[in-house]
Amino acid sequence: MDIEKARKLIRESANLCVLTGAGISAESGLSTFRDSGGLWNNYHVEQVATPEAFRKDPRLVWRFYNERRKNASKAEPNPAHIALAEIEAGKNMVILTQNVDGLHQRAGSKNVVELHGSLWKLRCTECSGICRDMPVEVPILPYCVKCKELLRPDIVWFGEPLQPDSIRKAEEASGNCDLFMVIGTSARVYPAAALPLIPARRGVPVIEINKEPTQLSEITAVSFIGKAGEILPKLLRD
Ligand code: BV8
Ligand code: ZN
Repeated sequence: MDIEKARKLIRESANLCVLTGAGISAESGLSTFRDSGGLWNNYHVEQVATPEAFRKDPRLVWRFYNERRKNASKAEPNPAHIALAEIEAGKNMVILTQNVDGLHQRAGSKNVVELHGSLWKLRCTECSGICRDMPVEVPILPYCVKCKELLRPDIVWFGEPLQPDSIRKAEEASGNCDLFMVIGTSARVYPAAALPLIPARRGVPVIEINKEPTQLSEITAVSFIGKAGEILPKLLRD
């Protein structure tokens, strides 16, 4: 039985690595990217999540991110985030998240790598100063207090490289873990989508929880089709 097999793998794991995507925050009321009604349905990604888009129309991009900040500020961690925070106690565990909403940290997870940045950080386009204490809806347009240049969301856009430190931590965790879980991601965005292949190539089991099968499903030891907020807590019960 898959639940028993997954429970045993999680119980016996000492070094757990978890990759999460927008699907784990769906039950907190936050839109995913590619489900119907998802974020990209209302915007063309080229319009809002690329450096060219920001150069062309920073006001449009800031309106998009203000909407995301407003929604995320009203969201609460759901049972999936909380279950992961509970597993962390007593294990060497790292969460590699593609999400920018900060819900893993608010659920109590300590070791979180934000592969694609954070809604809650702004970065100066010139002096790279980081600003965290802005109102939920950033006044448009925001400028750096130090050098007066434009502030941007501290988010990795399409066509931009991930932070070297994030990639190093992600590859290290994927290379050292004895169990890998991938939760709530369509596994279409790289380089994040390639991370589960690292443990799989080492013969380390990969557990997937997703509402639909993905291109990763065939490399998994167990693949659960369903809602993360319902499945994850069941995997923790002995
Ligand atoms: C880069 C920030 C290079 C924006 C995001 C190969 C190698 C490297 C790069 C590429 C490559 N091929 C193509 C590329 C380019 C590109 C890419 O991957 N494109 C894709 C579309 C093909 N990658 C990049 O541009 C990356 N940069 O590689 O730079 C470089 C190097 C040097 C110098 C210059 C450049 C940067 C990628 C990061 C882009 N930024 N986010 C923002 O968030 O505002 S990506 C964006 O997609 C989000 O971060 C999101 O998290 C991510 C992935 O989407 P998912 O999280 O998976 O969400 P999605 O909606 O797709 O799926 C949700 C899933 O959950 C669904 O399957 C659904 O069924 C499921 N679900 C729903 N509800 C539930 C559920 N599951 C469980 N329970 C539920 N309740
Ligand atoms: Zn500055």
